[in-house]
Amino acid sequence: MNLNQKELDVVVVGAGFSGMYLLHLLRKEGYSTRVFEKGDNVGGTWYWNRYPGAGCDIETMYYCYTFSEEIFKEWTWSTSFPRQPELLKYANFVADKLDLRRDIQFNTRIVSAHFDEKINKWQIQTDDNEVVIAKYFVTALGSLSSATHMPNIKGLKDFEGEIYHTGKWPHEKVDFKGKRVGVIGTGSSGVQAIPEIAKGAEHLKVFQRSPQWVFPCKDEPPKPKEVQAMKDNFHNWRRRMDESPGGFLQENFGKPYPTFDDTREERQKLYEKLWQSRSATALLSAYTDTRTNDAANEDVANFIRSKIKEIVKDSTTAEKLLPNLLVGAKRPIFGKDYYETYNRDNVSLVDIRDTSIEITKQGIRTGDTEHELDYIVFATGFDGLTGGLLKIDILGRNDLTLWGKWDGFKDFKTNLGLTHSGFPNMFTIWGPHSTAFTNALRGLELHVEWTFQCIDYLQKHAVETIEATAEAEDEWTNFNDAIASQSLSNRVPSWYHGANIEGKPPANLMYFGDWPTYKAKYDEVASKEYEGFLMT
Ligand code: N01
Repeated sequence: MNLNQKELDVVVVGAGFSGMYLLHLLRKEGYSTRVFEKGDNVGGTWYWNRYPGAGCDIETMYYCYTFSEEIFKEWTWSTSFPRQPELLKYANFVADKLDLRRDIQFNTRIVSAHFDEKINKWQIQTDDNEVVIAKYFVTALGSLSSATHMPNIKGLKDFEGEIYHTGKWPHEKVDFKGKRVGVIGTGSSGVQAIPEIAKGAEHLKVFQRSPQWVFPCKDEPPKPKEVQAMKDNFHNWRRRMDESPGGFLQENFGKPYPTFDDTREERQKLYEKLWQSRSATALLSAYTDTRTNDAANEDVANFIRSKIKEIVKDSTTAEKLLPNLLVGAKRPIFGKDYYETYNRDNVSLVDIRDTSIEITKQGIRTGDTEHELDYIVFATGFDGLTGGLLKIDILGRNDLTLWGKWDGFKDFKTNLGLTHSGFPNMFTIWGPHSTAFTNALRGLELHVEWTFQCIDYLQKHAVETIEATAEAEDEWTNFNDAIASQSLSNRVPSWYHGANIEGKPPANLMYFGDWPTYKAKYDEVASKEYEGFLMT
């Protein structure tokens, strides 16, 4: 493929794990494809999220490509929860191995994609005003990193120090030495960054609006025997992953019966063991009813609260850190020395739950208190799932926009989380309705493989356009909404519903069921020759 070619079979936006794999599949089959990437290298999420402490919270034995036995066998992770530099190195290793870069146009943002009904093709424009025509338009933006969320806090423009966002971290090292730093946000990104920033800063103030449950996880080098066994039994191991509820294997240390069948002492003993395990998220499955019975959930909650009070020496700070949420309703946050960090002399916690917050020239004002700062780090998350898509001017049939189609989120729907009626030959990989509780790497492999097979089918059957029917979209969305209504996650609004973005109307933006059901749905639609789609 040559990068000057103006007419292509497929345009892909994004050179993260999804875009890289799709490029590999399409190119192998001879389809002319170009990936456009706004950054200057591959890696997507792990290219942008390079803040101190950034790392993976899924064990990397599972957070890696599984489509190639060769790649799987060649790569060995150094630790169970690797940090961003190693994850980025992995993305580069795969890009080199598959020689992907020659078909990726870096430093290029796609600004618009318009479906031209006269030729049944997409006209795609870059920020350099280059226009490319393609039969298929595929977004591979990831679910989060393409749209960082900067809250609209009064005075933001006045600050005379430096401002950073965890999701758009500079490539150069940020030196915190001798600096007074404020971090706003205590979700997954903040919890990973805070202990690392604290090690370098003169003083760190954490501005916390909502305390959340943080589960300790331990970095351990993978046991060579276990790694070898996985490599030797690759196919069997991949099959077992697909049979598991989250697309990765988890040893279940919990009890196969409800919480209150055990005495208080027995429960405490089990909770303690799970807290000390490699990942304390094991507590979420301590008993069969931990996530379904409120009293059982509160029992685990009380245990974690007692651990926070035990770890954090200053009782006022400990009190501020105690969450009052259902355990497991929001995406679990993994921490390394998070609570311990509040025992450092150079760290303090500012509770902003009930206080006004304003940015000033010198720092942050909360109520009547002025906090002087040199740097402010926003760990305030992302406009997830739809934010990146809506930043591109996408027009389907009759100049339909996604925003218009979704009636400003009042009528949010997709078909399979991958296709959209009114938008022929367009696929949105790992975007809206991707799965909330699944190992993302395995999940996006499914989206990529399904998209590739669909394109290949259309090409081999001389189909000009494919488009989801409105009925199929309703059916899929109702199916997901019904699952969501039973989910613990629906009881606590989060980015899963767009609740973290001021003014974004709530919708079930993710798929809330288990992985085998999700995968079975995709397989079923493909096996029925794309039931629920119109083809011309
Ligand atoms: O973002 P978040 P994140 N004033 O939205 C606070 C993935 N991830 O980047 O809870 C003050 O969870 C907000 O407060 P509150 C993972 O899927 C994965 O941390 O809304 N505070 C919250 O504390 C994760 O779920 C890894 O009250 C404000 C924080 O900012 C997802 O990314 C690592 C505010 C935002 O938390 C998002 O995590 C990191 C305001 N105006 C992230 N606005 C892995 O390890 C927001 N906040 C793979």
